[in-house]
Amino acid sequence: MKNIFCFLFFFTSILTACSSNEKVKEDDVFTSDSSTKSNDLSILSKALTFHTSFDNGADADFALGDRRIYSVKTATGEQKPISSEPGLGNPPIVVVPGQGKFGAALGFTKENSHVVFYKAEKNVAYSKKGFNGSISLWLRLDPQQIPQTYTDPLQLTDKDYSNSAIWIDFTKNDTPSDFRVGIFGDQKVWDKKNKKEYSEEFFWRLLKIARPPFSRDKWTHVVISWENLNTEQAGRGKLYFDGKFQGETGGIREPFVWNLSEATIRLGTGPYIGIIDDIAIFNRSLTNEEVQSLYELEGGVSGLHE
Ligand SMILES: [Ca+2]
Repeated sequence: MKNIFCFLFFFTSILTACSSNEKVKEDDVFTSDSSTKSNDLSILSKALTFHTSFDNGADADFALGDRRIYSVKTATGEQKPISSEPGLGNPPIVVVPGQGKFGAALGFTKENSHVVFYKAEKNVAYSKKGFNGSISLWLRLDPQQIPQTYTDPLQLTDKDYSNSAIWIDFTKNDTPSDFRVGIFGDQKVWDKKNKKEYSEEFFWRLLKIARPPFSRDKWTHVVISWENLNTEQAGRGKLYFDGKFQGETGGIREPFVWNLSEATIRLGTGPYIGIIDDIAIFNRSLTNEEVQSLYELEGGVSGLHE
């Protein structure tokens, strides 16, 4: 009988120990998951160089460089600004309250669309020796509403779309429009015959997505990420929609050359018709997990710097 009690005591003790171990493990996993997530966001926040939410006007909420938005004048048919002034232009592009993915957003309409920009210096981590970065933004538009023209919601360059430039655009020759990522280094190096978009080499540097998921009724999260520009290796750009990897551009081996004081983060080249919200720029290429975390941020990128 004593042996039976001993056995029962021993068996119960093991069960209790096991169950308490399980509890410890669950606690460990829970703590570890949530602290890993907040640690990941803290690492991501250190890479942030620029953020504009449009919730407090159009000037940036967070910027390592100039926070102000500028409006430009360009010569007909040209993309390089010939003059600029702070503000949203005349008539001003409209910050629309309550219509953003989070709070307010910047709205370009058929009746009122022109190019506005932020200065790239310090807001984009350009380097002549290894240029890496990422841009995150939300777009809501019906590409069918864009007149028959190429339109770039966002363009990063000191010159134009084919010369040391990074951009996203909607095409004009496809119904519905395709979506493209373009990354081009120094044009005189990659385009010796000066044929721009009429050359094969132009298309080698693109990623093209047929039937992209954009709609007037829902927001789409877009991330482009680039790495190894201005290195011995081929630079490449990556694209994500709603946290999911879509593909990569061709390789870019030519140097990427900016006169940094003239480089801009341009919005609304085209014209663009649609709404843009929560633009953030980072100083390196992001991992797939980081892009997913950005997509899932409940209040947007403000959470990374407030
Ligand atoms: Ca917003």
